[in-house]
Amino acid sequence: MSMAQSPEPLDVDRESTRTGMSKTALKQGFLDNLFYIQGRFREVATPHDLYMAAAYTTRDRILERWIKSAQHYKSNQSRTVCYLSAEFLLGPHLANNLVNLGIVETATEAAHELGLDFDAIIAEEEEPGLGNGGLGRLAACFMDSLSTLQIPSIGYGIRYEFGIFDQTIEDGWQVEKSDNWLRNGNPWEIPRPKIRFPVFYGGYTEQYRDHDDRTRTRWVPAQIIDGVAYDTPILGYGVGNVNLLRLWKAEASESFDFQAFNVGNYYGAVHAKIEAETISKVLYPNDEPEAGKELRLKQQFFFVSCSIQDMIRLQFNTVGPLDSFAEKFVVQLNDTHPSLAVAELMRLLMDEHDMDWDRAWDITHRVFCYTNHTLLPEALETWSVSLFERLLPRHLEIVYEINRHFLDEVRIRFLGDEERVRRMSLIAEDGERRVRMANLAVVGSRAVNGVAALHSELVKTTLFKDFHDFWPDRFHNVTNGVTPRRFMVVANPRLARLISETCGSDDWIRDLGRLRDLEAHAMDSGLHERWHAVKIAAKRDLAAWLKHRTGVLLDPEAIFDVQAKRIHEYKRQHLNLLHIIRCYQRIKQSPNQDMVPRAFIFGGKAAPGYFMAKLIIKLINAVAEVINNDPQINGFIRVVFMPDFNVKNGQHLYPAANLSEQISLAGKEASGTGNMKFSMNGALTIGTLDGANVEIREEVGKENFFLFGMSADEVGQHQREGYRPWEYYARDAELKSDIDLINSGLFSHGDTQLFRPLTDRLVNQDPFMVLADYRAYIACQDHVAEAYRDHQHWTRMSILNVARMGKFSSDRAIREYAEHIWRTEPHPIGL
Ligand code: GPQ
Repeated sequence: MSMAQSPEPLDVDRESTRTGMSKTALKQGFLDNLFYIQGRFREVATPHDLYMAAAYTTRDRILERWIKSAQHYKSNQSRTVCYLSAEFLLGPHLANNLVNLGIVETATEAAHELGLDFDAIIAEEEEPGLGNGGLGRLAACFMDSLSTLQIPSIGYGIRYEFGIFDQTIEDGWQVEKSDNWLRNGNPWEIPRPKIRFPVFYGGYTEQYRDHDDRTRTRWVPAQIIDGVAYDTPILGYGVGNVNLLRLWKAEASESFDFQAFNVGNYYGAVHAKIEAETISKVLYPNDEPEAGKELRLKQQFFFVSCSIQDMIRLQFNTVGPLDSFAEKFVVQLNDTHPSLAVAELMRLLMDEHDMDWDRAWDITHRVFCYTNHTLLPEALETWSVSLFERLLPRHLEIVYEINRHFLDEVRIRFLGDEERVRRMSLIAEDGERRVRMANLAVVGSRAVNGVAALHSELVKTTLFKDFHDFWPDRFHNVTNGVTPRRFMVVANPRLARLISETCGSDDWIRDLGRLRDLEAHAMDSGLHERWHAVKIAAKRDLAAWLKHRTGVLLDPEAIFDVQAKRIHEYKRQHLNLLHIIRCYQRIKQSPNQDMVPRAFIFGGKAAPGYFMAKLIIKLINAVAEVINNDPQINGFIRVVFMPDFNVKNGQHLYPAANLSEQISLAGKEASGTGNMKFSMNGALTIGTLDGANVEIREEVGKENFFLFGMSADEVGQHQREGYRPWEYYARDAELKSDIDLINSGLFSHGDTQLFRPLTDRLVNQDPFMVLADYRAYIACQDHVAEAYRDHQHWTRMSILNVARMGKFSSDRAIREYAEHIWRTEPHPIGL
């Protein structure tokens, strides 16, 4: 690459090379950053240098707004939402920040004039994979919406040195590669070495008498580790507001650990440093089931303690005394992972800030709100009392004391109902005694919410029934949403442009309900043609991308049938596979039938220790290999597994999908958010009545949604009556032959045992009732194929899906939190 044209005279002043939005200012800013930050000039710059320069040029413009926001929030003592989350799955920053700054076009032109390939620069960014899946991505969407809605907020989490592993596929199996995302530097974060808090672990507690002769408790820890703040600015769309994502990195605390070692024990001192730093070293890669690992509990306490200490510092810096802490701050607990915060705030208020129990509890229980994200029993966190006590002896005392107060209230309300008391206790007493983090979160919060209407109902009637009986007003629903900035404007610029042209404005980007304006054009054949062209273009792009990475060539005319999400038995990727095998067998039986071509596309990571999920990935790839290479199939159906599904790669997938697979067993998927991302890009959904699918179907209209399978009630009933999967297997000849084909060795070079664990589990246990829903799923897929033949009609349904997705913006979700749960107001920062 070389300089294309000679640049126009760069006569902007210093100020505007940092903050100016003109093409000239961007060019000069870029060249300045390339030289003064990267130490490169144009001729020798690597693609990474160019990316870094572009990132800094963008960041400069964000920082200016950030300062204004921070000053305004401080002088107005603004009420602040603190979103505590062990995961933030942000995705690449650059393109998103350019959209939110409103300078995509200018920046593209500026790059072009400098002779640069802007798409290549954007593709150069490695995403911060600081989350597993839906829960972490939701936190990232919420940060975008909080800023866009101008609500003062801080996201608090962990700056993992290694995020979610990179997935490669070798011989059809998932292979995990460590995600060294910080290797080349992170231009978006600003280290704050002076914002540092000590975090205690282990040791013991003791009582002492203070200067007023009151008995107090003090925690004498065995280990102290420092948490250091790293800040990433989060800019809202088209506003001056920039909020803060503050992630904590663990470091050895010199004041303590080095003293503990003898002078001269240099190795020991270095060892302590290394051990300290392991706390923020790596993200646990389990999506839902919990590992029960000591390091995980240490991580949770680490970021919770730093965050609460930071909030107390901010309280003193802005408002003053702690009495108004619950007016200044509201803390949202993203699942139970940060629920130690309840005990930590109590400890800090009592042990460090002299409050008595009642005053401390009055503040604490008004600060916290808790979001539940799953009903799966294996995903509900508990920690053994012995581990808890060893690591957090003071917190165990506080948990016991909270429990004592709480259970006394329960006893007074439900006289003599000790069974209920046992169920509601913060401590599980059956078998090894364990701390129930979900119960702690409910008791410590003033509001509890589920993430979709059905899920929130089930939270009230099953998981937290006793708590709902006790505190009916504490329970809420806030249906999830996703940000249209990233998942429409950034991911699918062609569609975004077409929508804006059709609606006559781009107001829908900040007010997604405006997509309804598309409905008036849903019958317009001119729009149909353009809509179809946009989809085909995205399919071509994806096909090229997949060809390059997997060698599999897809036909852009085929139905792009996509299932992209973490691999889980409850999400039933294997149900999808059974349909693929059915299609395969049909073609083999009557090769000349008139079938609608389909491309089956999968993406998703399996937890490294989840054997069955990894076997499902292997089976997908094994089926793909046979089908894609069978000359008789001749490309009519193709199967491909997209390696390393993450936010960045997902952005290639959503625009290209025709059909979105949302096929979890009803009652198991709390919400789902991929379902929303696909639908707002014009895919139709094939799905069960699970999670947010229920509401998506309500919004888009049942005639524009492919529904199949049992409802959550029917699932419950079927289970109570006794579910016998082997009867389905014996009774349904096609189902039997699909499963038998897996066992035949066809997909495993003759090995009849390889997939046995999977097929045996389906036939003998089938905890997620794949076999019970098989027949309905196949029939529904046949409807899909028939519907796709009528291109006009399909396109119309696609337009209506997009037109009616307004509800599923994370802006709507955040508005509901702000109004019903947080009681916060916007604080607009002008541009
Ligand atoms: N979810 Cl508990 C996760 O991604 N990880 C978790 O540990 C738990 C839940 C998901 C959940 O499965 C989806 O249905 C939701 O849409 C998502 O959280 C966000 O609420």
